[in-house]
Amino acid sequence: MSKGRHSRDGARVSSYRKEGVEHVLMTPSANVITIMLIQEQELFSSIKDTISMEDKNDDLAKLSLLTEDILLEHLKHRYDKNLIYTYLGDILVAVNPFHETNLYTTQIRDFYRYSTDIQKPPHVYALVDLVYRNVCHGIYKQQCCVISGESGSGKTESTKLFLKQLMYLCGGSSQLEQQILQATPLLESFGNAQTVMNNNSSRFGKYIALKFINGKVIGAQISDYLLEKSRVVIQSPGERNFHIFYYLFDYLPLETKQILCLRTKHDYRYLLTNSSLDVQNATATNSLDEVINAMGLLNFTDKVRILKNNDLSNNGREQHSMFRILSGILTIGNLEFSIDDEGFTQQNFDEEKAKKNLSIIANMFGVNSDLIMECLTTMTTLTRNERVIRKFSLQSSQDARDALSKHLYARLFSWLIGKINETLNNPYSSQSYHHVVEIGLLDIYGFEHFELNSFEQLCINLANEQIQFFFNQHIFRMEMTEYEHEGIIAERLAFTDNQTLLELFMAKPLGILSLLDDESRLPKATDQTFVEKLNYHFGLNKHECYSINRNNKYSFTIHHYAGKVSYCALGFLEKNRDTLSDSVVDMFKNSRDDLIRLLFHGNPSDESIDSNKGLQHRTAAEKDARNRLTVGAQYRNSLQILMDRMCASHPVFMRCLKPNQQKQAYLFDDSFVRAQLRYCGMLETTRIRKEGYSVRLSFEEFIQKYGLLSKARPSNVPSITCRYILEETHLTEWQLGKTKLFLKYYHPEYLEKLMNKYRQAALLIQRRFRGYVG
Ligand code: AD9
Ligand code: MG
Repeated sequence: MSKGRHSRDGARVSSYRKEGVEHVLMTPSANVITIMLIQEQELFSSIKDTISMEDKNDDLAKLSLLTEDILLEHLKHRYDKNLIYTYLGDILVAVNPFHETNLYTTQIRDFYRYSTDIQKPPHVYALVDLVYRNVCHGIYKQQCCVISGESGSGKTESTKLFLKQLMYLCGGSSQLEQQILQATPLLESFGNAQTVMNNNSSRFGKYIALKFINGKVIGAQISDYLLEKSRVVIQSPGERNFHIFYYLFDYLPLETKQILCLRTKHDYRYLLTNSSLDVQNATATNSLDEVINAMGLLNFTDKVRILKNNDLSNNGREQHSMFRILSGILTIGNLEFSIDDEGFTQQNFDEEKAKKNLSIIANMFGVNSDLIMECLTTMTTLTRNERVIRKFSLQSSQDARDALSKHLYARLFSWLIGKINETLNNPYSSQSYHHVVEIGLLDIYGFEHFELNSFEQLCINLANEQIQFFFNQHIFRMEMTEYEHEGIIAERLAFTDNQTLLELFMAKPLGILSLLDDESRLPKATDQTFVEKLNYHFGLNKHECYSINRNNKYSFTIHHYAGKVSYCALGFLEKNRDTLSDSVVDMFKNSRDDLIRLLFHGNPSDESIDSNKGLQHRTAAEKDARNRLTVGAQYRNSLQILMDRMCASHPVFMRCLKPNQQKQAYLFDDSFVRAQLRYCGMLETTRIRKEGYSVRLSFEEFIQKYGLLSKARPSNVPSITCRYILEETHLTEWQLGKTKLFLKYYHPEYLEKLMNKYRQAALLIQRRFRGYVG
């Protein structure tokens, strides 16, 4: 039953129950709509030159003639006029401008705030408005915005714009809204880095789930996906370590640097690999001040900046501990080992420099310096009645050192996310769960293809394949299946399906990830035997998406939807096993530092896999089972959880395109963009948006929403009532299925226009009745 009341601004607020869920509807009153329209007209005249209403081709699905050339021509033409957004039916396409634009001013934000009957030009804010309206009207319980595109195409920037506008629509001033926004600079400083493809490249994937009640945000939860932790210890030519390391040197006051025993950035090996310091940092998007402010706002205890005394007992002082860990990681990277006569790493350091480094590390990590050396140079195994100590080779010691750094950083990152989630989830009370609606925002690392591609690229590209599959599934497959079920007549469209490629990765037992797991378990296996296995199972045309590289025994090629990528398997087994010796774990478990002890207490990386569940819900047995999982297996699970979540949501899609490889403004490289159009199936998508029926409503829903538009008496048969209504609107091209009505993507907007006219007419009659108008 529907219950009604009015809000202060005259909007009619009503609620109804559907499937046991309370939905709240905010329908602006006729007065409010008139005011909104006037405001909108005023705003519109002030910004119309910026967003150009003149370009009639802002929706590619409306073009009468469709070819790849025509699509490209239109996008280029618009890009040259600074019109970076274009619709493709209900999918938003954005071409990265690579320069500051005036597209995000307050006026433009306000213009996209209410959607009434002006057809608004494409913009990321229009997408936000749509999604937010769905929230307010309780139309979907769960929505997700899927932003895809290759590395550097603008996914993260779009996510930030989306989030900021969404918070603006909610009110924009509450503490929680600010906290949600502040999580971004913090995460970027620890999780982004400069790569060849993007100066601010996300090195982790994230899904932000925002929860709403009655149009107000009441909580948020961030899930993260596989941080590229190898970057902590080594970077490819022309690339840099995570931003946060450079912020330490660029922004910390001298005395804090002294407390943290930091020298200059040129003194650290982890920052010098492949002369990454010479790479100009073109995007210092955030400063350390911002990061520290964000930490304060997000309830990280203690501020680094105010530390003036030499008190290094930092228990309970999270921010300080974090910076000490970063300093410790940088310093441990400088540890060099020498070998004894038999070729084993030597324990005893006589060099002054090494001793000094060791004492800094011990101090920063709150552990004993002899113990660090023991962990990095020997391995102790306990048999039933004796302790066996095995000495490391030089290589093993270096590997142990780097593994320690990578694990520590990754655990710090996971803890950071957990801590943010604790704050953002705090106000969210489980008692009112059934009222809650959710918007999810997906921002992963884009497709990557470097000269040298490793395990990390394999994982990143696999995630992109999954997203592409989800897109295809939604746009093509499900669409076709439903037409068949409902008896709708539609042309069958061919599209590039990537299911076989996904199977190549995911199949059990004969898929790349499973084979990698098998090899990782065998003591004698090597990266080379892994490639041999792949070649044996998939080479010689046994799998259409795989080819052998004859001139390199560590290399194999995968034919991704976005192009062929050759991977170098060196280090695959170790990266997949991702082991950290028990002695290092024990050492950290006994650290004097609260935070380090916490990082090694459980297994924080588990939390990141599905932080939604919360650790408390997991049994010890479950945890043990997870602890044994390889990186590949964990990643596969986390992608599956992500897919399940997205499949349960109503998706909106945004496709980001990169105009050129040089990250340059005003440069539209035809062939580079054409390749992207081709691999993401833009032409087929445009066709299906043009010819298909992307909007479906049950007969009942349609009658409830638009029944007012019909003068005829409703029939007892809902489908006939729908037909009456539709015939009166003079719309064409809709189809009636067996249980649903199928509409073109532009129909709802037209129907809303008619509804607004109806409401305005009602207002006029009301006023006439009161004697205000003649
Ligand atoms: V990756 O897969 O994480 O490596 P993204 O996230 O797709 O990649 P990102 O959003 O980081 O790319 O954009 C790359 C750069 O393009 C940004 O640092 C900006 O300098 C630039 N960019 C992207 N979108 C916009 C925009 N709407 N306006 C101005 C933009 N500049
Ligand atoms: Mg990004």
